[in-house]
Amino acid sequence: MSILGTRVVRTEDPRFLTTGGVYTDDMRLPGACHVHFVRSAVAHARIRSVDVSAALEASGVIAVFTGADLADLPALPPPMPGMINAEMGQPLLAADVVRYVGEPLAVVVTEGRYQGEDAGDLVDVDYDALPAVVDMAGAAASGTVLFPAAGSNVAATFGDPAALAAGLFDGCEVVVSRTIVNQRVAPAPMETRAAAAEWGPDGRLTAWIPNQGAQGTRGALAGMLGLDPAQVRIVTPDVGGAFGAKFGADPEHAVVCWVARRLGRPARWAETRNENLLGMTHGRAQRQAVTIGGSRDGRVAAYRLEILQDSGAYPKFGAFLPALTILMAPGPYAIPRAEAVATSVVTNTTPVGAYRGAGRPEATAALERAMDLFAAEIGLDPAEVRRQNLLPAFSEPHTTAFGAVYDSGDYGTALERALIAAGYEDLRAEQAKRRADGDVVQLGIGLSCYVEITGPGFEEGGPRENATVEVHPDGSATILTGTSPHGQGHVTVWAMLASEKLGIDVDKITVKWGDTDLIPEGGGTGGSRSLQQGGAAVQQAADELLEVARQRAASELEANPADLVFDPGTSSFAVAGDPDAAVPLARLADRERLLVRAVFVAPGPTFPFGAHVAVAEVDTETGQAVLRRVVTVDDAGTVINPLLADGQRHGGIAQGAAQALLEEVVYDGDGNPLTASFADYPFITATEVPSFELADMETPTSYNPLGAKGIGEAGTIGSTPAVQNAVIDALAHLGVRHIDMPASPQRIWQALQSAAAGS
Ligand code: MCN
Repeated sequence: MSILGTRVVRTEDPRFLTTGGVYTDDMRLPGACHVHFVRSAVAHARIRSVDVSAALEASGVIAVFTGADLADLPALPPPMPGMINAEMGQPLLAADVVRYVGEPLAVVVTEGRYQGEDAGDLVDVDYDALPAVVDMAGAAASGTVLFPAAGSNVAATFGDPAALAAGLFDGCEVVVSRTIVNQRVAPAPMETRAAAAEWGPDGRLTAWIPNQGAQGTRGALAGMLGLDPAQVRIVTPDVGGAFGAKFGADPEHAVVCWVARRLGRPARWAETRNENLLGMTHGRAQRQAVTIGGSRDGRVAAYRLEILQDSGAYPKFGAFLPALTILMAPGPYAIPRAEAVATSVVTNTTPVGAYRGAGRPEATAALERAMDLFAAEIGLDPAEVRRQNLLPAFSEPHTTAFGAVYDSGDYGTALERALIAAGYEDLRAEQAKRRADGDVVQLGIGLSCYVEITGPGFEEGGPRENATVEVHPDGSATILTGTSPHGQGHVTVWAMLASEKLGIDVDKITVKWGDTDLIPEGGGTGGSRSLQQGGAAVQQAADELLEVARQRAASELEANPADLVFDPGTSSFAVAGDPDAAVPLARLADRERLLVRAVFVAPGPTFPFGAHVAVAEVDTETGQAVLRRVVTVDDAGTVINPLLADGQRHGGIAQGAAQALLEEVVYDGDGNPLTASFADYPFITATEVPSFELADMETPTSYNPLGAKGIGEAGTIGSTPAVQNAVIDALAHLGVRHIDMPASPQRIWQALQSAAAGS
């Protein structure tokens, strides 16, 4: 029986549940000093002076460095050369100007960890305050320019707003417009950022950094330090969550390495939660103007999306997010005319980066809100409007007007399955009853249909990943992978894939990743790429290893290779019809290593899809919304381990619901962060979510032999608009058409007051 498609329990877990993980902060390098970052207390200012004399006198202080000391290291340029304004680079430590609260401007290096925090308070920074640009609206035209050399606060543009078609909505019976805020949120992984660095006598750097791909981290770090990547070894300890925000390396990581070199001793850093909420990139942060038009019978004829993206103070991947939002703008619908444009601006806030879904949740949120606004305007059931406009099922690639090539899809079936699983008609009947009875607590049903992109690769020739499989003489095996699991369960699934081919038990297979000396190439884990590319590479390597083994077995058995059959049950080759003439794989590894490295190249990214139904109860007197049910269909093609895929859906749905109901990074008008601790930043916990109801659907892709698409971000993409729509739907009969996220009691209550007042 095949092990693939079965619910194999994570082999990673016994260690995490007993001895515990080993994180970067556990790397007690002998003789290491501790690095503490002094961060800007103001959002925008010229630095007049930094007086470190008192700090230098403090207990345990070895050295204090400021931006001036790092003059030999150039500013970190924005990513995506040619796309993002190159004048908006980030100094590793701010020297002249600070541009957000939390920006590092000096380091205090101490013998003991907490001495740095005390001494850091003694660093006296004299600021010459500048006006702060906090709101992305108006940032482009603001008289305050963060980077004078850049000429304006525009970091990037996608499409030409001046070229938007004047007649896009001509002929539409109904046109609805709305501005929607896709608020800034914090990735908030359990493990905050950290680094440990040591230079060898050969001048080579070894750095332990929690990351999503050691090879990308090596490149980023080498770039910031002006080193050849060959001079850098990155080792990835256990990683306590990343959610897109631990790709590459941040200036702090480079500074820790620089300190270790300068002082000639190992250096360590682990940030506090407060620093993490200020310093780690945030996600989302878009303002979206949507316009949707069509006929009164429910056909959508035209859709326009205009995006304003807040990149924060230094443009990073966040400035590029709208490109992905635009790519996915028409989602799963057959909209005859659609347009999307975007502008990314800089503001005096924490830089914005990738966060679970990175650009795609924003596309789905805009479109699914627009669908509901349209349905409300024409008085049609939101499910019916979606049904009428979804693309028909297709198995040959479908190219959208925005150039996305959807590999395979059956969006209508996903919607129907979700509606059936939720008992949609019964829910509507219950809602009608509560409305008729005038209940204080009303019921809302929210829908969302989505299609997303996973495994987008920028490599020439197609997205790719490598894997090495080796069988050892004792019958065990080792896999080296270019992916970088941090909660996704690759150790279990990669072992399942090799076990299926080689007939070696899962618990005899070791999976290694995240050491650039051992695995010099790899794309890491993000964009839900790992199974479809990294897993496919494991399978390919195992297949190729069997061919090498077949040749060796043939000479061992003095038989024709074509006459040999492999029996996974005994993990051995035997001559067809003569089972006694057999040789196990393990023995074939005796004299010469039995090892194959394979590179799997995909023809392109894949496009998972699904439909979510959320049910919320909203108290019309207090404005409190409670999420009662979330029913989802998340079609990621063939599922290799349903237990892990479901776990990914659970986590994703919870994070998506969190954005709809709770989470928001807030700044005051001067750019002071108001959500810099978990007392103020209300990330979701188990008490706020119901048990999720997951329905199955598998539409395989032809883009890899596994038939698998990505599942890691699907939950986040589908659930946010479903939950938001549910809250608004509960109040639709009272005249409420829209409530921005997070749908806090205050916002809901205000929406009810405005609706009652007829505005
Ligand atoms: N899987 C499967 N069948 C499929 C698809 C996936 O069995 N058809 C399994 C895979 O084998 C893997 C898991 O599901 O064990 C997720 O696989 P995949 O969809 O390929 O996604 P990645 O492994 O590339 O994970 C990346 C994704 C992203 S982009 C974010 S952000 C995210 C997420 O994973 N961050 C996470 N899930 C997270 N989970 C945890 N615990 N922590 C994070 O930081």
